[in-house]
Amino acid sequence: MVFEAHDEPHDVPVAPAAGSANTPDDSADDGVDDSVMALKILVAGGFGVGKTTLVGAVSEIRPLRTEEQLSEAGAALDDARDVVRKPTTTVAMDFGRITIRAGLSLYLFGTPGQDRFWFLWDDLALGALGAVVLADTRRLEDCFPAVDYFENRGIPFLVAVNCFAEARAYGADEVARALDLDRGTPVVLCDARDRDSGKEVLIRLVEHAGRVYTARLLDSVG
Ligand SMILES: Nc1nc2c(ncn2[C@@H]2O[C@H](COP(=O)(O)OP(=O)(O)O)[C@@H](O)[C@H]2O)c(=O)[nH]1
Ligand SMILES: [Mg+2]
Repeated sequence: MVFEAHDEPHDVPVAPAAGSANTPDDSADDGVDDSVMALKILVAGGFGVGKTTLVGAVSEIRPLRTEEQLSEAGAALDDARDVVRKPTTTVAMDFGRITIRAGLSLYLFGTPGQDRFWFLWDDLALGALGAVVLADTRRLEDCFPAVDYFENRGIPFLVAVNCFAEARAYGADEVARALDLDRGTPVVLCDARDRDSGKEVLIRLVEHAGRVYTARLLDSVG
């Protein structure tokens, strides 16, 4: 399986490759990550859709967050319609890590959820294996920009519907149609607060990205 469709992750501490000097001493329980592969995953979607919640729920390390009080000026710009009042908003990103299985870790980068921080996305996307686009069915249109962004750049992604209890339940097919997703782009239902649910989303994304890159590789050789 080939994951190097994009530039090497430049800001992810990639662990040594299999077979390199990864002695048993390295695996002592000292908090050092001795996994053999680290993949970068983006978590995108609209404001208040649950990106920080998802990264926090699945991360094994204390998630690094950059939250700031919504300023008066920013509050006017941030689209907070229908969103339960949040005291803070993520201005930079969330960062977390999850080990999917021995030898495979995912580094999670929550993208800024507001259009005025879009300039950060290109750097964040560099070297990413793929992306989770979180969606809330009450305001599905908020994830259009993220869907467009990843489609335009050929970055494999899936749509994870964060099933808020208050929202009407939609099927994955309905959401795929409403977002006019390319065939093959998975839609999964999840609860961003639940670790197992979040992990399942990430596994589905890794599998999907693997299929996309394999298909591209096969295409490129004829
Ligand atoms: N009821 C419910 N609330 C959620 C869920 N996911 C997130 N929240 C809440 O929705 C708010 C926004 O979530 P947050 O992760 O900060 O959104 P972000 O802006 O995408 O990072 C927070 O108050 C969360 O506790 C969910 O699945 N169900
Ligand atoms: Mg956030």
